[in-house]
Amino acid sequence: MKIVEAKVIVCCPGRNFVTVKITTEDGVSGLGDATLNGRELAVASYLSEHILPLLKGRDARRIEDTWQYLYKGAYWRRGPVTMSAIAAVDTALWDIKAKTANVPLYQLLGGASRDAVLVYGHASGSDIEETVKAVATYVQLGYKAIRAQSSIPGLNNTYGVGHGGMHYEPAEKDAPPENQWFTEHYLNFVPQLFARLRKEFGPDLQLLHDVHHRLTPIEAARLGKELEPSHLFWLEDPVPAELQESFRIIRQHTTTPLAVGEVFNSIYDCQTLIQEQLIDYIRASVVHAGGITHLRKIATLAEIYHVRTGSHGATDLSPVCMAAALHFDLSIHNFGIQEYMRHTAETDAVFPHSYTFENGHMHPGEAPGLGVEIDESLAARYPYQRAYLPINRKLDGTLHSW
Ligand code: EZ4
Ligand code: CO
Repeated sequence: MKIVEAKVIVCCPGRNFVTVKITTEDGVSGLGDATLNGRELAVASYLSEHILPLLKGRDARRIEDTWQYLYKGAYWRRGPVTMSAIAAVDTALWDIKAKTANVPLYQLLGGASRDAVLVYGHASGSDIEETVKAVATYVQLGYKAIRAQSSIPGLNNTYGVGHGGMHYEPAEKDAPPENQWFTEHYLNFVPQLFARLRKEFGPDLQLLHDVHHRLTPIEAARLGKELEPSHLFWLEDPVPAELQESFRIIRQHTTTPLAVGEVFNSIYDCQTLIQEQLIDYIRASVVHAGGITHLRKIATLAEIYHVRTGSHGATDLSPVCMAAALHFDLSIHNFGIQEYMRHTAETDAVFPHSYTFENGHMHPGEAPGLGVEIDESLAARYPYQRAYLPINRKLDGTLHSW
């Protein structure tokens, strides 16, 4: 089953998305997400200049071989640009294989291990009481798990706080926005926020929080310890994780479960974290960690060490990635939770899909393949717009992790 066409589609229905579309000689086509927030055209160019010309004439059925061909064949290994590009091709080939077999993708991945996939939504507010209200809105919508982020008193702008409504989009046009950071304010504030949320919502609601890489190991240890009475589902990205060993320090001090991995692109980024059982949830995603083929290997390694998955699912991952993630989540045994930020109506119109949300859970649907399409003529009406993620500075001007 030869590949006859492979192209990359860049569009901006509210935010930028990069999508690969591969078509075979018998007219079956598949989609893959290649979006890398703030660096979209690097991946688009990697695909159009270096990868897509290699695909024509290849057998679309040889998914593992194509993955190895693109990974080992580049000589230069890993990295978010390379791995997102490979991921998109890989996802599109899985889509084609499942469409050809006339089954939803999860059936090819072993079938359903559960009825539906637990997801968490993002609630945020400008202070504790606003955040309590935002969490209540999600509870009313049926969510069983909710991430809570709040502005920190005294700081101009804080990661994870939306501008009203349910859509949070951190990237901004033209130049990176600037946030402020002061660790002591943050460390004093967050335990108060979660004590209040627990008091309001009782013991059953699953509460999550994203530190977004802004602490040192010993600061993260303090936060994890102080959050223990609030029984978080997880504390995410407590420190930047280039240094995997830093999690040993956090782990020695707290029983608050830890999640990490949204910026990882390879199994080697989390090997120590998993094998030393330094984390509880691995957040690598289909789009940024080499597609279904590579993410399955990460999940299999994690399973042996009691680490469960909790894939990244922010709005900069397109509905194509969301669909792929849901098939993956439904099928693997060591699934934990799936992040779910709702896309805007504009985005959903460009990417019609079969996945659904009900009672705090999602299901990929029964359409053959991924169950997501792209409306190319609508996509063409939203041309690419350069946008950047924010940067973060301490009060003395030092550049800090955002
Ligand atoms: O900041 O995807 O858990 N979710 C997150 C996201 C990331 C964005 C960056 O592009 O941390 O909101
Ligand atoms: Co995060």
